[in-house]
This record gives sequence, structure tokens and C-alpha cells, in this order.
Amino acid sequence: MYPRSELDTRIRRLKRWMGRRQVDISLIESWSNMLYLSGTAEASLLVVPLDGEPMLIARYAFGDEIAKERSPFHVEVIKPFYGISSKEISNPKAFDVVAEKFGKARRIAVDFLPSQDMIKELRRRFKRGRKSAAILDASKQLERMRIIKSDYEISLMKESASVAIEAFNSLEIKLGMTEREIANMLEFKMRELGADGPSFPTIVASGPNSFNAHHINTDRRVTEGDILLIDFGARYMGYCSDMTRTFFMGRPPDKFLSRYDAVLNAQLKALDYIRDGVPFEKPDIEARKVLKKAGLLEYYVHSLGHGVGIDIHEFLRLLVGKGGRLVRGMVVTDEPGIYIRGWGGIRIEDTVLVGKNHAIPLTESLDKDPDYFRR
Ligand SMILES: [Mn+2]
Repeated sequence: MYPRSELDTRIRRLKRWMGRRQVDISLIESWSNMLYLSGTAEASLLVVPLDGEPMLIARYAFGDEIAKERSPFHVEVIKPFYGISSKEISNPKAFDVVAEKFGKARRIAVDFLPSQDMIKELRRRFKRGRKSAAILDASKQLERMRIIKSDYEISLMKESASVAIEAFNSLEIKLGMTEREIANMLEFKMRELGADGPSFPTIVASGPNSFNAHHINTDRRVTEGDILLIDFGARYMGYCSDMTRTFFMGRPPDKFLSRYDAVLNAQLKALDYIRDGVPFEKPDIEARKVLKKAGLLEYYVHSLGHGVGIDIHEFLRLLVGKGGRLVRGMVVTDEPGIYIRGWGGIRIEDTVLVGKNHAIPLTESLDKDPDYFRR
């Protein structure tokens, strides 16, 4: 369970925004926003009234008990009754509860993209005389709130990183293992060490498959002379880590080593620019300069990184052309990569906390020696 004080701060900030926009209630439906604000994602809806305590609405036997365990907020339970004929069916919805308790709301913020039907439904239910309620978007505000991590969130992300790294270091990767076997072992170990699970499906790309930046694991066996690219992370109490390492199985040829060094130098160069006040595009541009010098720029076909938190991809891209500036407390990835058709790919990724004067990598204790499995 997240500390009450942590949740109170988040709710207070949302309410400040609601106050400015004269929003009476916010309806939070998305998995990650609900978890962020209430400590649980197991309810159907989180209702945050401007005046009053937040309330979760959860389905009987489908999350209500879990929501009660994980969130300090009141949980209102909705329960269907099916009877034995269609006339007996009663199936209350979360919106019925909201309409009953907050029917007077005039301005409602939602964090989901409401369908036309949903907007009609909301307007019908929240109506005073002829005037129906205004529907506002809360998702951008929640995105803004979630960009900057609190000390508590950072501690969970550090734990997420260390669980993933410990799991990785416990692996004994051998020639002949399949991509799927390696991914399974890694995910099993992360769970065993206390992770909720992987923060995304682990990528194990061997040989030519390393060309696929988002490879889908196969039964291909790791063979001598393969590149082996592993992109993984743990989810720990809701928070993600994200890291990639690339190895060479056997004695690495010079061509691999020079390309590897170029990517590593690009990654380290970018790291020098990940700090408070720097434009989002700057670290990416610096990484691109290094790869340009090495004649590899055309193979770097994605952004340098993205925000990470409860979602594996959160707001902000570190990419040439992007506006905006880094702020202390943001957590981003630093992951340049090159992908050469017919040869393979190399990516090196760390999850990094933006500090006042420098970057603080959360995943740097994970070895970056491409020859790691030969030692
Ligand atoms: Mn990533």
C-alpha cells in the first residue's frame, strides 16, 4: 500500500487543478491514473469530488476486496443480481452510483476518451433543468503531475531496477538456449525476487533477430557468433524499470566491437546532457553526433528515450525536434541503438533520474561488457 501522505499529496494537486477549472468531480478510469491516485487499479472507477473524500467504486468479487486492501479510500461496492428470468436482472453500473451521490455536479473531468454515447450518458445523468454538465479532460493534468517523481516514487523505481538487475545476474545464459527460455527464466526470477512481473514482455533477440528493435521472442537457439540483445525491466509496486544490454556470444569480431563502442559512446555522451533545464532534444542530438562520426547515424532510427513511471512509456520523448525541457525529478530512458538489415542490432539502455546538475542512472550497476557471457 502506498503511504497515505503520498496519496494525499497527489489528490491535493488534482483538486487544486479542479478548483482552478471549477470542476466538481473527476472520474478516473485508466489503470495507471487510478493506481497513481488511489493505490489500487482494481476498481471500476475512482471519483474525486472537489469537496470531499475520494471514493472508489468496485465490482462485487471483481476487485472490491483487493481495492479495500490497497487503498485507504472508501470503496463502494456494486453487485449485479441476475435472478432466474430477465425481468429480475439488476446490474448497477459505476455511473449509477456517481449520479446518485454527485448528481448536482455541473462540471465533470474525465481521464478517458469518452465515446459519443458516453458523453450523451454523462450529460443526461448530470443535468440541472435544461443545462447539462460540461465534460472536461483531466488526462493532460494527470500526465503533467506524473512526470515529476516524488522521493517515494524514485525509491520504488530504484527497487524495480535492482530487482531486475539481480534477476538478470542470477541467469546462466548458455549457448543452445532459446530466446523464449531466456525470457521466461528472467521473468520468473524477477517475480521470485518480489516484482509484480516484468514491466513489459521481455525482449530476447538473438543473431539476425536483433535487427528487430521490438522483437517477438522465438524458439531460435542462441548460437556461437550471435549478437544477443536483451531488453527488460521489472514492475515493482506498480513502478517500472527499463534497460537493454547487447552481448556477443563467443569472441566478438572487430566490426561488432567498433559498432558497440560507438553506441556506448553515444549513450554516455547523451547521459552528460540529461539534467535539469536541458531541452528534450539535446541529449538525442549529442548521441546522434557521436553515431554520425562513426558513420552509423542512418541506422539510429528511433528516439533516445522516453519517460518511465507507472507506465513503461510516459510523457516526453528525447528526440531531435521536440520542444520542452528536462526538469529535476523526471525519470527517462537513455537508449540509443543501431539496426543494420542482414547484420543485426545493438542497443544499450539505462533508466535515468534527471538531477539538478547531472543524471543519476538507476540501472548502471548492470554490466555493460558485451563479452559478459564468456567470462
Ligand atoms: Mn525503453
